[in-house]
Amino acid sequence: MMKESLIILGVAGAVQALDKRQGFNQSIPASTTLDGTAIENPTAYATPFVLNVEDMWDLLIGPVATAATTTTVSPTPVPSSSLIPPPPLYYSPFPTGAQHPMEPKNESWSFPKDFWWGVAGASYQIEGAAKADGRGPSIWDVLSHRVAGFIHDNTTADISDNNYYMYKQDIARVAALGVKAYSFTLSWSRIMPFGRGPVNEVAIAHYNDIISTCIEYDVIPMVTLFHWDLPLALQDTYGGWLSENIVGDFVAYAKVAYAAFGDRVDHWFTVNEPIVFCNDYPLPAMYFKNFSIPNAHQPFLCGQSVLLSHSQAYQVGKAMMPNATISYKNNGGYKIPQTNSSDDALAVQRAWDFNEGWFSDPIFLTGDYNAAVKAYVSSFLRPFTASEKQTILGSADSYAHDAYTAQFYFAPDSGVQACIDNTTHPLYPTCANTSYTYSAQDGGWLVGAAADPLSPWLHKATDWLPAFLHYLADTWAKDLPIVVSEFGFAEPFESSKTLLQDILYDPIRSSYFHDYMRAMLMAMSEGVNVVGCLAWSLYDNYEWATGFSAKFGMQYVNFTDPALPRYYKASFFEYARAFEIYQEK
Ligand code: GBH
Repeated sequence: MMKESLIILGVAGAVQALDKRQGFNQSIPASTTLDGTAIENPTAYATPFVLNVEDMWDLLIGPVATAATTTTVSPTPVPSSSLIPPPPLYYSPFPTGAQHPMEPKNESWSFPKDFWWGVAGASYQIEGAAKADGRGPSIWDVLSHRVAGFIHDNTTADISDNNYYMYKQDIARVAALGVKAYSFTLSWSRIMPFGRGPVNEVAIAHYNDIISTCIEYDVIPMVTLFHWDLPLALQDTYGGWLSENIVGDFVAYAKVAYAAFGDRVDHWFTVNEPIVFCNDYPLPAMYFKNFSIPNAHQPFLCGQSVLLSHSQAYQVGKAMMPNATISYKNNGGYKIPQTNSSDDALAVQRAWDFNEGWFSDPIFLTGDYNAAVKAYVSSFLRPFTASEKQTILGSADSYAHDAYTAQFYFAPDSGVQACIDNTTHPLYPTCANTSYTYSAQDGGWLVGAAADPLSPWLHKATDWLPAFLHYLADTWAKDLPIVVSEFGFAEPFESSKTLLQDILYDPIRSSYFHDYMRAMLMAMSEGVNVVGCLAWSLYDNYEWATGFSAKFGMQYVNFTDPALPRYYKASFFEYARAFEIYQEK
C-alpha cells in the first residue's frame, strides 16, 4: 500500500469528501472565522489532511465490489467445439457446405502477410479489480460510484470482465481464433496510484505478465497509455488535463511504462480520443475540485495539455525505443456533406477543423492549430512557442483513427457565417449541424442500419469507408501508414436478449464486420496504406456512461454468473474469416 505519498486537498474537496461520508453539517459559513471576522479569500486556506490511497477510496469513492475470483486464473484450453464457425448470414448461389459457403472472392484484393489484425479493450472498461494491489482511484471511479444519474444503468466497473485476474484466459481465447494483435491500456492509477510520485511495482509486474502471455501465444501486444481513466489525485490537485502541470506528470508516467515494457512492446498509443475526453470537461460540478475555469474554455485547455503531453511523450519514447511505432488515437465518423451547397461544404470543413483537425493539423501538418480553431482559442490560450511547435509537428509514426461510422453535415439554418459571428449560437464555434439521414430530397433514409439505441451515434456506414480512408490518407497521413485503431458495432437490443444462442448470433454486427473488411480491402487496392486494424471489442465490457447496457463485444460475457464465462459470438468468426480468405499466407 502507498502510504508515503501525500495528497493535500483544498478546502472544498476535503470538506465535500467528509460531508459525503459523515453527513457533516457545515453550520459555520465558510467566509467567517469562529469569532465572526470576515475572511477575505476562504479558498486560500488548505486542510492539513494527508490522505493515503486507502483514505482516498474510503472518503472519495466508498465501498467497492470484488469479484468471485481474485487470484490469477490459469488458462484452460479452448475446446475445439467452441471453434466451429456459425452458419453464414449470406445466401450463396453455390453453397459448398453448411459451415463453408463459397464466398465470391475478389482476386484483386488482399491483406499483406504482415498486416496485423487484432482486438482492443481498455483498462477501466475491462479490468475490474478496482482497488486491488494498490490501485488508486481514477475520475471514472467517482463518475460511476458517486455522480447520481451519470451511468445509465447505475453500474460500476469494479468487477467488469475481471480481466485483471482472467487475462491469461482472455489472451488464449483471442489467440485460438488466429488474432494477431491485442491492444490494451495501462491503468495510470495502478502504476502510479496518485498519477505522480511512487510507482507501484505490483502493477508493473501485472502488465509484464500480460505482455509475456501475449508473446507466449504469438499475439503482438499493443499498449495505450491513457484511455480516459485519469488518476483522481491529478484532477483534484490541479484540474487534470485542464492544467499544463499534467505534461510533466504524463511524460514521467510514459517513461516508467517505456522503461518497463519497451523491450517487448513496439506499438504504442499515447492517448485515446482526445476529442472525447477533452469534451468531457467540465466534469460534473460538486464531485471534483472546481478550478473556476469558464466551461467553454475547458475542452481547449485540455487539448493544449494533450498536444504538449503527447508530443513530449512521443519524443522521449523515440529516444528510448528507436524502433517503436508511437502515435495517438484520433476518432470521429466520416463527414458527408448533406447537399452539394457551398455552405454545407463549409460546415463539413469546420467539422473536420474542430474535431480531427484540432489535434491532427498541429501533429501532422503545421505544429499549430488550424485557422478556424486558432480564431476561437487565441483569446484564452497562450500561443505555442516555436520549440513546442517543433516538438508537436511530426510526433506520430502512423495515423491511427477509431473509424466506426459516418454522418451527414450541413450548415445551420442561419448559414455558417452568421453562426461564426454570433457567439451565442448553439452550434458556435463549430457551426456545423449534423444528421444521420440523407436529405429529404434524397429520400430521407438513414445512412445505414442503426446500432443499439443507447449508442445513437453509431450506424453501419461501411459503404463510406473507402472514401473515409482516402480522406485520412490525403489530408493527414500522406506517406505515413494508417491504422484503424478501433471499429465495431453495438448490436441493437442485445442486452434484452435472454437465450444464449440468440445472443451469440449477432447478424448486424456480423454484416458490419463482413462489409467493413471488404471496404477496407477496396481502399487498400486503390492505394491507401492501411497496415493494421483493431476491432472493438474483444468482449462485452463497461461502455462508460451506458454501463453494461450497450454491447460491443465479439464475445459475450455472462455478467450474472460469478465465474464470468466468455463465449464467442458469430461476428468474431466473420471478422476472422476475412483474413482466412484475403490475407496472404
Ligand atoms: C470508442 O469511442 C471508445 O474508445 C471506447 O472506449 C468505446 O467503448 C467505444 O468507442 C464504443 O463506444 O453519445 O452522441 O454523445 C468511439 C467514439 C465518441 C463515440 C463519443 C461516442 C459520444 C457521442 N465515441 N461518442 S454521443
